[in-house]
Amino acid sequence: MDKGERNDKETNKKLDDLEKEKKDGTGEFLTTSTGVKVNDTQNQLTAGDRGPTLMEDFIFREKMQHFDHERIPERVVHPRGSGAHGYFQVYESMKEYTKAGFLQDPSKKTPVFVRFSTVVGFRGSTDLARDVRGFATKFYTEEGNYDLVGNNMPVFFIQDAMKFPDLVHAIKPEPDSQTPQASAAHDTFWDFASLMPESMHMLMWVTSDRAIPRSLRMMEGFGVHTFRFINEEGKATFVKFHWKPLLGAHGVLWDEAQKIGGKNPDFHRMDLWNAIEDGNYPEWELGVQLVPEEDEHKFDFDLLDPTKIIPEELVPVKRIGKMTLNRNPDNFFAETEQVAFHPGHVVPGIDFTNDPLLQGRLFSYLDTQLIRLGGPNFNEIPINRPIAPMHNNQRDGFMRQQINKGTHYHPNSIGGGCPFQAKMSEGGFVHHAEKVEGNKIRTRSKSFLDFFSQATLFYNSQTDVEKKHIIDAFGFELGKVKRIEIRERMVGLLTQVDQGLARGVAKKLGMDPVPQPEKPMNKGVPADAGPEEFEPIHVEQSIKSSNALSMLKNLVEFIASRKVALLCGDGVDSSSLDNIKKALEEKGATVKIVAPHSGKLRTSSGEMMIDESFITTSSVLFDAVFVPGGEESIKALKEDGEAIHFLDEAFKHCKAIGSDGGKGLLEETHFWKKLTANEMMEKGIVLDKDPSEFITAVGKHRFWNRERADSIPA
Ligand code: HDD
Repeated sequence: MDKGERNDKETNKKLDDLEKEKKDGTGEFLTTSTGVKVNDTQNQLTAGDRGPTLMEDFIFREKMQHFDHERIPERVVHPRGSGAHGYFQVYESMKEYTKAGFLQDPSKKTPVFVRFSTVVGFRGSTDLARDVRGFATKFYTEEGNYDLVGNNMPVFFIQDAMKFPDLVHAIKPEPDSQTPQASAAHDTFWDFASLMPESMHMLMWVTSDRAIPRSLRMMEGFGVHTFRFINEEGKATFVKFHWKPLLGAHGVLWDEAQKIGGKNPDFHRMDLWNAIEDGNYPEWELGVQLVPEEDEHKFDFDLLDPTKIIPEELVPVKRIGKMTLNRNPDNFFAETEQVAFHPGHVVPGIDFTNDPLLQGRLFSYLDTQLIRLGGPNFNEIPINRPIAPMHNNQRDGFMRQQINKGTHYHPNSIGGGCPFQAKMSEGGFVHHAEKVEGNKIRTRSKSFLDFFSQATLFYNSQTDVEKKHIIDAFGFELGKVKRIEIRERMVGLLTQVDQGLARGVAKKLGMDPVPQPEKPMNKGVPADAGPEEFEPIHVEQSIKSSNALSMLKNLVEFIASRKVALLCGDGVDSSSLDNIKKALEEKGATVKIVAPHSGKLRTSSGEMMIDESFITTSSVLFDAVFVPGGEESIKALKEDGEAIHFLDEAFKHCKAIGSDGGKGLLEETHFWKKLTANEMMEKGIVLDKDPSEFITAVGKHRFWNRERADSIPA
């Protein structure tokens, strides 16, 4: 597809299904909702030209009434999201493990719709909040819809769904002031977290750069819970799902994230949209960790505990297929807003486990759609309806769309017994016949009580740069907490993870000595349980460090779709500009001319349009910056504080900086004198070199070896 062309050509069975509902008024008359042509949609019907509106103005009333009811409740969690269509294809049949139809045939493309989201912020909040990202995929399979409703982190804050409302109340804005927006950095959340030590592993992920992704296209996804695959013979295998982005996982810096929030709150949404429009289709491989049922108890942790991962060193991730997102929605509300995911939307071959978080979710998602989408018929909304045949005896209710014929009960003789129940051999879903027995009790399995070992594993697995970012993040989050006792309790818990981490955070908070944990730490258990019974336990993990947990140890270098700013002033040297622009675009980068003013840029050989001015953009919206030469241009930029700030900020955020003839401008920056000529190249400053060298530098994402970047006042 040509760059910039709207991609309406990609299609699949689901998109064809949606096509039937599409309306386009091009070339048509305006009508009321009942099809009456309207001759004036600008003036009410009044008695005289300055008189009152007449009650009979049905055209006005209909228009206004519909407008007044345009909003539906936003999702109680994950309200802000962005969606896209695409398809999934398995690499080889997974028959040995599962009978799921969409995982059998490598030639079959299964349509998908994916919605990415932040959890805490409201529908209009910034994309770059420090938060978990939702990663929900609806597979429209020929055996019905399968929803994999995951996150970009493989664990969760709590072990039991009973605590979900408390968690969400605590993390959402304070109940009186409704502040802060889209942020956990306030007292109620850290009060809860400091009393909920099982959150500790998740808190490591949330304070890492995973919580501030560079792009939705550059995040991993996880099904979190252990699920089950079931094969034709009825044999079950435990499975953990992973999405591995082909571009790798990349984050931004926290300072950058906060600034992006102001400069372009739609940063992730636009990045996803533009990538798809430009033909840079985002791709993820679906990975599975498979554990035979016999091995259920072979680990240092419980497979049913959603605060634990299975380290990839213990069970490798087998990549079984690929998902490609290749088409943007036509209508945000109809598709992205109305899509309804539910972990209970499974197909034969995929089943649940007794993870108490998953079991609670199986109620909540169905229930929440009733209030959000207005009734039990939400599966008839076009984006939600399956492409598989759908017949049942459910009837009526708000906004019923189907006009059902025939009988509506089972068993019946009048309708010939239809619709028939399907035997397992005919594709009927039969639950895995797991043997269960036990007393009715409200308790937590003791196998869930190791809260810290995997938090330590995560921390140990990070590079020094990543560890520093985690300490900085705790410093920010707890620094925003007003109540000192909450800060102290939290730092006390951090000592259980790593002394260096706790010391680092304590230093940021001015705490000396480092607070120690309160006893008993496990505040989440019932008061009458007896603290000794529920004291957190430390289980020695067989894996001390896992490379898979670090983003930097798994860096994927690429340039296609990365955004590069070319800083230009009037009089810029056209050959210098064209040279770098052409080289970058040939490699698929998105290049923007950024100048002190909008409109036309005068170049040494003519003129060209400016993409962005210093007023409309900022360095935080780019991956790298390049300064083309030209005496007049460099002179003008040297006198412009915005140009110098642009470069200083790019340096501070460890981005590649290049120039061909623009050294004079670079000499004006704060970072120039901090680097020796020999250091330049290795620290990502590419001066007067072949464009390929700058391109290599951009592909590296960031130069974390700029240890003095913090000292730059940008
Ligand atoms: Fe949830 C939405 C992911 C725990 C209750 N959740 C929601 C979405 C995602 C997740 C991606 C947005 C779906 C969309 O784009 O429409 N949730 C998770 C993951 C969890 C998790 C990965 C832990 C492993 N959630 C969780 C629990 C409960 C809920 C424990 C309640 C018992 N989640 C909901 C919900 C939402 C939701 C209230 C709000 C909107 C919706 O469901 O459709 O039902």
